[in-house]
Order: sequence, then C-alpha cells, then structure tokens
Amino acid sequence: MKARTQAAVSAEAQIEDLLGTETRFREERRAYQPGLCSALTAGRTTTRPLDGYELDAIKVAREQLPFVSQNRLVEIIPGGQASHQPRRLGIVLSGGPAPGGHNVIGGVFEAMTKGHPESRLIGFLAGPKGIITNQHVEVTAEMVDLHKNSGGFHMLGTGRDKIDTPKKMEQCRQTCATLQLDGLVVVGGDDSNTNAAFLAENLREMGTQVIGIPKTIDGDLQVPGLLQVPFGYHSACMAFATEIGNLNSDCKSDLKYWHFNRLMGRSASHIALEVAFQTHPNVILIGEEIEENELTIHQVVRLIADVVVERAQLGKNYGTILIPEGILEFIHEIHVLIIKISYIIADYDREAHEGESFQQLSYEDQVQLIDNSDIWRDYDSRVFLGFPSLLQRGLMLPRDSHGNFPFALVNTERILLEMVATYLRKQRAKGIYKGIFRTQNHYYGYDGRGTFPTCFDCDYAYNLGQTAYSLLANGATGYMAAIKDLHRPVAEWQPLGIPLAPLMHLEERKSRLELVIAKQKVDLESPAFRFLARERDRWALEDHYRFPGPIQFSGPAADAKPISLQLNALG
Ligand code: FBP
Repeated sequence: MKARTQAAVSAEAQIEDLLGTETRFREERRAYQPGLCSALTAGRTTTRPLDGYELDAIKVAREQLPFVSQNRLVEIIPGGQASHQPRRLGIVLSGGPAPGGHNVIGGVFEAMTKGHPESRLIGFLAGPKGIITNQHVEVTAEMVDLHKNSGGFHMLGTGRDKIDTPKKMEQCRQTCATLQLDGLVVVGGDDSNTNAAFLAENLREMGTQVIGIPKTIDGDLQVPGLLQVPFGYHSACMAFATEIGNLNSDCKSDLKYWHFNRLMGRSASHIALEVAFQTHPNVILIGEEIEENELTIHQVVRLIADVVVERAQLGKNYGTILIPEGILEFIHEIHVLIIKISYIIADYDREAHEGESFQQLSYEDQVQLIDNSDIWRDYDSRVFLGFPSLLQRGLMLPRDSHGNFPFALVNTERILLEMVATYLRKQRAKGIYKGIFRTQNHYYGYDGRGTFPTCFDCDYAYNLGQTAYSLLANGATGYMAAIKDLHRPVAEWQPLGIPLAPLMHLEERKSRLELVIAKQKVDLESPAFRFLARERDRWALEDHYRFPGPIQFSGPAADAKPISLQLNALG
C-alpha cells in the first residue's frame, strides 16, 4: 500500500516535471548572474560632464522643455557622495516588448536596495496607462528573482499610451504624488523616451525625477558615438537569424523554394542588416538605400527578380530574401500616400462625432473620403490604384496612439512576392526567364520580441537599470541612461546620462508637427553598411549561407555581440 502511494507521488512529480511551466532551461537561465561594469560595482557613484560631443536641443525643444533642455551629457564614475536614503521609485515598461526588460527592473531594484534596504520600487501595470490610472504593484525580491534573465515584459505588462494631454499629465502628477515617488524609470523606445522627457519637465517641481532607458528590438534608438544600440535588439536579431539560418539550410537541401522573409522593425532596417550578417541571404533590401536611390516599388521588384533570373540561369531555383517590415516607408510614392492618408484619417477622427471614426467606415467609403480630400491629387489616385489590392487595403489600417503607421500588420512580403511572380511571368513570355518560381513567405516579429535575452542583452539591460538608479541618486532628471563602448568587455563599459532634449526633432504625427525623439536610420556611410555592400553580390549568386544556430547561453559563443556593432567599432 505504502509502496503504491510512493509510486503515485513519484508519477505526480514526473508529470509536474513534464507538464509544469517551470522548465529546466528557465531555471538554468535564472542562475546566470549578469556582469556589472567597473564604474558601477562600488555602489557609490558620481556624475561629471563629458565633453567632446555636440548635443544641442532645437529651439522648439528649448521652448517646450525649458528645464530639461539645460541638461548636459554626463558620465558616471565611482566615488562621490551620492545620497543613499531610502527611495521610492516607480518603473514602467512601455511600447513593444524587448528581451532584457526584466533585467532593467532587476538592475534598478538591486542598486536601490543596495543603496538602502528600505527603498521601494513600484511597478506600473500595462505601460504608461498604469501611471495615468495608478495601477501598480510593489516589485519584490521574489518577483525580480523569478523573472531574472527571462524574455517578455510580463512581470508588469506593457502598452503604447501617449501622455499627450494636460489631463493625462495631471493624472500622472497625481499618481506620483499619491505614491510619493522621488523617481520614475521609463523603459521604452523613441515614443516612450519622448514621454519621459515631458514627464521630467512636468514632475520636476514636485520632486519626481525621470530617467528613460533605451529599449527597442528595432535598433533605431541610437546616439552616434554614445549609444550604439538599445537593449533587446541583439536577442531579437539572433532569434530571427536562427530561423533564417534554418531556412538557408532547408532551401540549400531540397533546392525547391524561394523564401520571402519579412523581419520586424517598423522603420529603419537595422534588424535586416544584422540578420544579413548572421545568415548571408541571397537578397537583402535596406530601406535607407532604397530611399537614397529613390527606387519605386517596381524597381524594388526588379531588384529581387533580377537575382531570381540570374540564379535560375545557374540552375538555382531557390534562395532566401530579407525584407525589412518598414521598407514601404522608404519607397517614395508609398511614403507620400502613407503621410497623406494618415493626415486625412487624423483630420476625420478629430472632427468625428462621439463613437464615430474613420475605421468604422466601409472600405469603399474610406476610399471615397480620401478621394474627396483637398490634399489628394489625381496623381495620388493613379499611384494608389496601380498598387496591388493588398497594399491598397494595408494603407488604410488604423494608426497607433502615437500616429505611427502599423507596418507590422501589412503583408509586405506577400505583396512583393506576388509582384515578383507577375514580373517573372512577363520575363518568361519574353524567353528571358526559364526557371521554376516556387515560393514560401514568412514573417518574423512577435516571436523574436519574446525570446530569452542573449547574455549580451542580460548584461546590458542589467547595467542600464543600475545606471538609471545611479543617475537618480545623483539628482539627474530628463536623461536617458546609456552605456558607451558596448563592443568592449562588460567591465570596461562606460555608463552615461544622455540628455533627452537634444535627441528630439519635429515629426509629422496625426497631421501635426510634434516634438519627438528622432529614430536613427541605417547610416549608408557606416562601416557595417559598406561591408554589406561589398559582400552581398557574392551572397546573391554563390550559396554562401551562414547557419548561426540557436542563441547560445554557455560555451564560446555565449558572449556574442551584434556583428554590425562590432563592424562599426572597427571604424
Ligand atoms: P517599440 O518601438 O515600442 O520597441 O516597438 C517596435 C515594434 O516591435 C516594431 O518592430 C513593430 O512594427 C511594432 O512594434 C509592432 O507594434 P504592435 O506591438 O503595436 O503590434
């Protein structure tokens, strides 16, 4: 009887082991202790101005952010008298998830409790909305431990709310006053750090300091010479590269398919660039280059089709193609229509009665409304009607709360694939193309955003959290925490406070010019891009595929860093 009970218990334990949510891998990742740069290991730090970089705020930023626009670039060094009284800090995760977010929370938590064990960290739920509506939890050591080195933002959740009205700002002020916060850490991309700058300006008098943290898998939050990449970029790129490497392996084996792969990255093509270095695809589109060369969508289609035709002549009817999801923004005729339609939508929604909106109109009525608009020319209609219907409908999709176009929801890879197929049919009729064009299309985005962070991102995010605390302890507000020299070993990383105001420019959003943090596009003069330009013809025709395999967490490949970052550091 006793033996049977023991057997039942052991079977239960085995079942729990097999079906429980706690995996061995997760347990093992939790045991990893991120490295800390030497400037932060002592605990006590001070800030000092860092000269040699031009960071000037534009006039509108000086007018709208009179206090925080006076900030100067600072570096953090050991020593000093930074006060370590008990602190009450808030933290919010904002925008799309990026691997490493939980380590930012861990970094802030460890630094502040090391500073004073009675310090408290308040985590706002579901993004900025959590501050506006005062939805929060207190972050505990157990929560930090449980989520250490894990992907996603699920400890607190996230959201894309914009703090863009006096009412919402007042609600944030009230929340910070009620919770008696002396500091707030905003983890996010360009839009969230824009929120951070305005919060810093508005919460200053009540004594709540605000620090932003550079996050986005898109890689476009950069400051030349000071911030090479935001956290999350490396992990997402590696997750995508694993998949593309696997497709390289598959298509090279059964020689049958052309794989059209769209990669996330709303605007700039940084992700596609890094994944290209990791995998050596046959075709890679870089939006910034398309813009520079003023290519039309038909020329982009030709660019792909020419490689398909050339490879067919070599008997290769297979290959991999990388398409950045933001590519449409860089094709002039499409970009113009995106801006005009965004303007018309924003205008309509502003004037609409309660409960009505552009999105509630039928597609036919939407097209009619656009056609009737003063800013819509006959030429625009001709361009619009010349697009495949998938693209026409995509252009009408609802913009997000910041007015951004939802590139993630447009099947650009399918649109291009169909246009390439049409073009190849014509080439076949002319006797130019004699190959077989069988295709598969894929989209990699949300999967990579949720991956486990690479060791690089674990370390990086943890150091950013510690840097944010250090800036707060030194009285800073209106700064973005950053780490310089990421291509060097962790111990040599240099923590910084970059003033937010000089990173801002005026951008058309919801039919108005708004002051927002500027996205950094791929620099066509950068060493990384020049290496790509040198190598890609070879990748097009030879099968020079690279198979990076899954993200490595131990062994010699565990300390890998983005290849593009390292190429740029070579100068
Ligand atoms: P962040 O800039 O907030 O980090 O988000 C970037 C991103 O992941 C883009 O790559 C993608 O286009 C977009 O978010 C998708 O947004 P959503 O999560 O709203 O679908």
